[in-house]
Amino acid sequence: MRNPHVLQRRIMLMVIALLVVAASGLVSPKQAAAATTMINNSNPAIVYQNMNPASPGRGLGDYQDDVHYATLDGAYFQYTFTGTGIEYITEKFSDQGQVDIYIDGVFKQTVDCYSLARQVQVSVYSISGLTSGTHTIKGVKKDGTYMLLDALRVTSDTAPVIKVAAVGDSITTGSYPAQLGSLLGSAYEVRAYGVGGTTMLKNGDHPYWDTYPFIDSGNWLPDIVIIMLGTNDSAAQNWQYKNEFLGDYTDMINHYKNLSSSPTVYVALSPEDYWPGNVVSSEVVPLQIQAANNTGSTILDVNTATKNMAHNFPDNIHPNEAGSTTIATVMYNGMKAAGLPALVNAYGKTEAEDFNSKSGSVQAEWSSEGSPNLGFIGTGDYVVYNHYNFGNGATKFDARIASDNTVGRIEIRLDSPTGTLAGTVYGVNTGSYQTYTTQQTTIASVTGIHNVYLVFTAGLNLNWFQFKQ
Ligand SMILES: [Ca+2]
Ligand SMILES: [Ca+2]
Repeated sequence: MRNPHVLQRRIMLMVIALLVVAASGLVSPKQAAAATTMINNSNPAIVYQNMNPASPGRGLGDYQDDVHYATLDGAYFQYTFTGTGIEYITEKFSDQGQVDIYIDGVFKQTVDCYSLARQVQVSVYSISGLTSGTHTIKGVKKDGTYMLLDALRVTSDTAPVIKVAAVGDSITTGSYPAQLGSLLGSAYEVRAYGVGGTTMLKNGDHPYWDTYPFIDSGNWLPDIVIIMLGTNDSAAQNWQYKNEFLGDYTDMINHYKNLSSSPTVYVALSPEDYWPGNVVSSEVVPLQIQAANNTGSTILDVNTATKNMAHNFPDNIHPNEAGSTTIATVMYNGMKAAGLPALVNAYGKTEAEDFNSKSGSVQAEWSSEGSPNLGFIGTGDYVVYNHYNFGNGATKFDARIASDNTVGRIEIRLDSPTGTLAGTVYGVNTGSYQTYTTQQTTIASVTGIHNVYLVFTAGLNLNWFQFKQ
């Protein structure tokens, strides 16, 4: 974490920062429709031809700190997975070239892994919308000095929808996120967005702000974000900027809170640092507490929980498995105490105006039926209702609608505005926009937990809806 190559990295990171700024406008938010699994390059199910593991512990921010590499053109990696999509995640650098990507034996695209500055954990290729089932990705080295594989991210169509982004440094690249995922259970997905050596300080020697996982963690539109950054900031070359720590921390909390998914942000106090003379507990943690208090964020007190257990921090900084268990447990207990997002019973009546988020001109207005309705609906507008628990399956949808024409439509979609279409409500002419009728629509069976998206065609008002088994 305390990197000796500070100067070299600082120059490199300045270049990355510029590239990130240039690229960030182009990154479109990923749709949140499905569960994903990271497959590390070390996974024995990956077939390699003329590729070898690089020395582990490269310390460059790789996923799980390792990669496989090839020097011969024509070398390849191949992986067979079950799901609907996959991403090829690797490093880009000046000694790398092009890679030909095949899906199910069909050439798809040549991706370019060349970059003047080193960039880690870059998703250089992704495909989605494959038919649910077994598929194979193959990446073949075309040119350049090296081809690397860091990880593959598989998308499957079983969809736990409460998304937890674990943001942090090398401590977050350890096992705590996976352990926290086990504690939270199957309705949650915890994704680790840790990058080794990174700082909260924008003027630190390796700011988290300048990494791809920082961008990706926001694009994922998480429901919950856990930030645990500060350990690397405490190093002398970074802590000279300590007066900026509170402001930078507050900025990061607000960055995540302002995402369209309006996540709950937790401030994890950095673990006890057993390095002699460090200032984590004495100086960093008090500022983390202040940042949490200034933003109304809940604190997860990892610092107190990891005191007096030097045996669980063998290199004085990084937790071993037992240390990661302590971190995951204190986080889980803190999140539970603060109230984890409740699941909504899909079979209760939902007032349409009680949406979690919306897009377009649609808004609540006075209705003739006491409870407000959604009106001012434009075509393409949508409203979102989070965390609906369908259990064994909904097959009908009642909608309380009104219109003076039959043009309006409501598409019931799952987990994104373009997600699975469960059914369509067709508008009926009730004589006026405030004369309501309950219209029942048969829908494709919906099971499990989903965010419900109602996507509109203009021409009707909606007062309430209710799924039926
Ligand atoms: Ca890796
Ligand atoms: Ca209503």
